[in-house]
Amino acid sequence: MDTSNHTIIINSLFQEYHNLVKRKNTAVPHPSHLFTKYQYPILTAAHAPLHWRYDLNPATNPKVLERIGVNAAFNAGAIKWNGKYLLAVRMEGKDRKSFFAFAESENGIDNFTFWDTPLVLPQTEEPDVNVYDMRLTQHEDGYVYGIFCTERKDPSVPATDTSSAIANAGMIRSKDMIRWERLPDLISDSNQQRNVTLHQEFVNGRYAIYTRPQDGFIDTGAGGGIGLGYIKDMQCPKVEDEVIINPKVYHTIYELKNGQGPSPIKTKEGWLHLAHGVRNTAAGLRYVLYLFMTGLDDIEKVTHQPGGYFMAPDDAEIIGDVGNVLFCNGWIADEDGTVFIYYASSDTRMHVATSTIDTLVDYCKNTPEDKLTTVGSVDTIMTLIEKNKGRY
Ligand code: M1P
Repeated sequence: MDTSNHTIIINSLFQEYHNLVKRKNTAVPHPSHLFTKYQYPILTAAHAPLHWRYDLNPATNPKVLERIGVNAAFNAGAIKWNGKYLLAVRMEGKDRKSFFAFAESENGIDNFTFWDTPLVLPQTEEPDVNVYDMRLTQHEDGYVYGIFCTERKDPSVPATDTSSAIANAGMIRSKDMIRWERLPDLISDSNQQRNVTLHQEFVNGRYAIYTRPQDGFIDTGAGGGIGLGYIKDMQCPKVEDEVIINPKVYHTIYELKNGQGPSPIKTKEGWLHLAHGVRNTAAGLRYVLYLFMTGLDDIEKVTHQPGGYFMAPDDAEIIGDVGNVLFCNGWIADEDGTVFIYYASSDTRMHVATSTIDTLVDYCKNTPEDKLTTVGSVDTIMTLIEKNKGRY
């Protein structure tokens, strides 16, 4: 290929990429009035910068072949940083390894642009094999913490089992989002931990941390549920006094397992939590998002928990590498009360939905609880019908 042809192909590649990244997003109000979704995903594999994927030198890549493939961009942590909406995105390469990359936007709903390089994650003495799902938390100690899942192969399983891993929480912290200090991995009584994130405030002088203890790599077993424990010193992050504050429950949307999403948002009426709930179906696991609130004076106490899910995969969101999954580990509450919910669909792409603190608190306080039986559900509907008499 001559150099001018190479230049034409490269230019068109960059033009297409520019069009994708600069595409405007359009609000799609949801009939529930609980949130607004948006027409386009905010990040996909195709948003990965071209210089991460193509060797741009005509001498070494005359055919402009993609050298390094990216498979997905999903499950992002989120924080407002220097006035911008900043996501720590889980990028998954075609080699199946996930890594983290920061992408920022001025308005939180479109034009997300990746920083020049992915995050080079500092390692502990035992290197991570795979990492994913970072939660970003601005703690009152002055650090931003990035807590993520780190996986290494389980050494205790037979050689024929090439899949089982030990999952734990890895932790980094920074004051500038550029220089990151790796802390020791979480020390807890559980074999496995996933979906771990820090509470923003100290509780009686200790760090408080949301956990998801589980017996096995996939199955939560006798464990599971959203836990809360306490850590005295992040240089030796041993979880003490861990309790389950939000258990999995038979015949609910979190029957099989659940997990805390991002760190909760503080409101005047309590801490607002976003979590995912999982149930099994003939077509495989179904992941939906739900909300609950805990007390300002007692963060172990769930004060409000609407029945059912808050958000589920719609239409194209149902399809992807791992179908029928909504997952959220990042949200941002602006000072004006707008909440940006950064959720991923089917382990493939990132979306945003917007709502407000007032709406979410109203939803938590006034949506009927799950009465756990069909008769209970019908009773809840009958109560509303009675209340609406004369109005329809
Ligand atoms: O594939 C769905 C999700 O599965 C896991 O979540 P959980 O531990 O709650 O089952 C995680 O691997 C998550 O990344 C993934 O989106």
